[in-house]
Amino acid sequence: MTETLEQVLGHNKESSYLLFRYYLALDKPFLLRSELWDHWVEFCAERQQPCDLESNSLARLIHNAQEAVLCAPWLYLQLRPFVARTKYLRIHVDELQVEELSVSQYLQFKESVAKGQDGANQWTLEFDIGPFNREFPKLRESRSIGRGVEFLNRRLSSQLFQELGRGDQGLLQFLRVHQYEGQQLMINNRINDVAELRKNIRNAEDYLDEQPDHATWDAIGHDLQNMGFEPGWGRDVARMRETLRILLDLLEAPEPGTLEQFLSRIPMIFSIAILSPHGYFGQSNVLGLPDTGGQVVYILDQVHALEKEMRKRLHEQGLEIEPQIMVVTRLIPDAPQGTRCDQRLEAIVGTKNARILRVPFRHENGEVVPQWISRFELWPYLERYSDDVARELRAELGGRPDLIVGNYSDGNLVASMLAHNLGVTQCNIAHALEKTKYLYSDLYWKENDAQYHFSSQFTADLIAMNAADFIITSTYQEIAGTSESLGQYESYGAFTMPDLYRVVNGIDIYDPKFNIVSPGADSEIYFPYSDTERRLTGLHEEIETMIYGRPDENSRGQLADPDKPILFTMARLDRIKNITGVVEWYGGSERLRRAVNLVVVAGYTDADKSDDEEERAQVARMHQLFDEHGLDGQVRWLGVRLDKKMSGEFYRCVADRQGAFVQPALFEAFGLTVIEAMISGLPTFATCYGGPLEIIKSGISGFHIDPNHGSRAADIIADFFEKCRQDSDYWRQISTGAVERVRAKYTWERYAERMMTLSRIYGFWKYVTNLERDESRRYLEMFYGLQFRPLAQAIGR
Ligand code: UDP
Ligand code: LCN
Repeated sequence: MTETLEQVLGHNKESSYLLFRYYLALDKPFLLRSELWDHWVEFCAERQQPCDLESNSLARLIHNAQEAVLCAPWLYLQLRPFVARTKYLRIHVDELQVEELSVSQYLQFKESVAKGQDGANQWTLEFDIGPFNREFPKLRESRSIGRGVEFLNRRLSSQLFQELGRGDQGLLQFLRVHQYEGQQLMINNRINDVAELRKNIRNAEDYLDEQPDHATWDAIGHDLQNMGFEPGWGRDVARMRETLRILLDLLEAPEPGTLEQFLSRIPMIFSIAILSPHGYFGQSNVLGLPDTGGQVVYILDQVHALEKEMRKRLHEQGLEIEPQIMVVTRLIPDAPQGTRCDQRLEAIVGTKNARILRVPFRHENGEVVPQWISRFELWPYLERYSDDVARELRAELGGRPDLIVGNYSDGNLVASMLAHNLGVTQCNIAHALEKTKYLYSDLYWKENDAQYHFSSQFTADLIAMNAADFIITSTYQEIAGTSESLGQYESYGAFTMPDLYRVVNGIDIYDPKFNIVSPGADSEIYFPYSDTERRLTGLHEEIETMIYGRPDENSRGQLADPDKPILFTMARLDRIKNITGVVEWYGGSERLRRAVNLVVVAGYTDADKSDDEEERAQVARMHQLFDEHGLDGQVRWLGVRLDKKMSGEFYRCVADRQGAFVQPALFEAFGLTVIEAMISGLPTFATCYGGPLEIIKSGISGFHIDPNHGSRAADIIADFFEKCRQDSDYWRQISTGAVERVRAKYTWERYAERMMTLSRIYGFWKYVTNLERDESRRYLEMFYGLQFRPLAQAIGR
């Protein structure tokens, strides 16, 4: 049986007292999980007592603490004994008395300590979405988090069961709302109630039994229309029969699998708007530019996969309708040449009917903003932008879209405004929530606001995540974290920005709106090095020059020993990506320098070419590291951007030389380069903070490294290469593990299938619960008007 906290302290009176005093004596107001543990280990070492979890219940208590706030004689603790379960308490250190606290009390104390004064203002605005969602069903088990749709299916089918028994009309009305350009779909007004629906399905089945399997709507539609049916049931008689049978089964005994199957067949999604305002959104020459990376790759791949899936589904239901997808981004008149970011409309290559629509940001006086604006500074423009987008979208699509997908904080906020105005289902994709990337970004928001404007961003996040009908995440840990770390969404559950507002219930990660749908890597571009027939051999000479060439205006370093394998890394040159970190580890590790050459594709070698403050600082740091460690003969730094085809072949060329890929980020939300490198067959070393922790099975399909322990990371990589020298099969073993892992878990086909099913189920859910959402919608509107708008308007003033 697990001990209560009182029992733990009771059994360890002396140690507890001394430990807590030890913590207080550090004279730090806050201790993070790792700090609490490291100081515990230190404390035990000094006292020569064991510190392990097995033999010591105090150790287990410390291990479960996510954070401590200290101010003698108090120690406030946020305990997270299990994934996604948190409680708050305080301990009077002298008395060893424990008291459980509300989240609000805990945050108030935290504020007062952060501000260095007694007593926080108890009248600070508290954001609490909880009461508005009280009636909505919630998951109970943390392992179910991210599988919202399964839960919702069960819930919806049992609700349907009860309501159909009472002659409910909900399903019937839902079937009746589907139309395409004035053409009624599914059923018409000859069917008036559920009993009639049942009867007419039976009649239709009898009728279809007499028809040849391959007959289409053109031949038999007229008769079906007389029975109350309209197009949308199937491309031929066999499929129509099947769809009718599924509906009849559903009416007989609603069951989750049948409900999902039926809803997945309803023709509901003909056009999609995908919002991605920031960065340079384009199809060429943009990747690697500031704020321009994985999100662009993700969306373009997503568009290809979704268009294929939408077309397939419409065709199967007998509708020869060409689906439309519009990626809406920002038009930047001053964009670099060759990016096309200054053009209003652009067809997406490889699709039939998907386009990029670029709408400019405007100043209050209506003037177009010509220059690129960092993702941290675009908040004042979004309200006007969303009105402009609504107008232009309607004009381009000939009506409203059937689904709106937001991307990142800015896109999600615009999506929530659009979805609200147009009455459309909203899906959010965060890609990366900044809050967990920057330590104390909430608590010390004032210190960072001039540079990052997190107050606006976190406010926008709260609004958009609560407004969304469903949220797609790439991994489980993005929602609920791991046993050691908070999830990105979980971190929005409770936090405080002193003197602004306090969040006591920001988002509930047990809400069934969360679904894990992981992206893939474009299989046309990223495939194993061993797939020799598909290799782009025409690029090999260029790649050879890139790797082994001499330094020039876009590169630094020349590899003196070309026979060594290559350790490759590629990313935007952001601080968080920690590319300078890996160069520093390499510089400091004799073993690694002996074993491999390092090839870096990132940023510019000339800082003057960049408009981005952070990037310029990283460029300077890289040069400094080259000089300090004398790296010019062992590291090749390419300050270029590889286009997709080139990057695919580049990974494979590194694999040809039995090299590896390293992704050293301080935090990586997902990490597309990780799956790209893996599917190319590269053993990959990736950060243990964020998505890669879930993507890679360490020791089987790659390795985790801790970016905060650089020399340990360098040793892990050096160990691998040394082992490969002793065991010629080892490299191939990890390489095969990497390829298999990506094939099994990360594909766009599965993504598109899931996404299309989810949009139907959540569309249905929105339809049946529409009225119940008004309260939260109103609350969010008020929060937008009273908090977000003034914060955003103050930027740049
Ligand atoms: N990328 C590229 N060429 C470059 C730099 C990056 O093609 O010069 C691509 C890379 O292949 C990957 C994406 O940009 O598809 C980066 O995505 P990731 O998720 O790794 O990181 P993000 O930039 O989104 O944080
Ligand atoms: C943004 C990030 O930071 C990456 O970790 C993701 O892989 C990318 O978006 C795509 O979702």
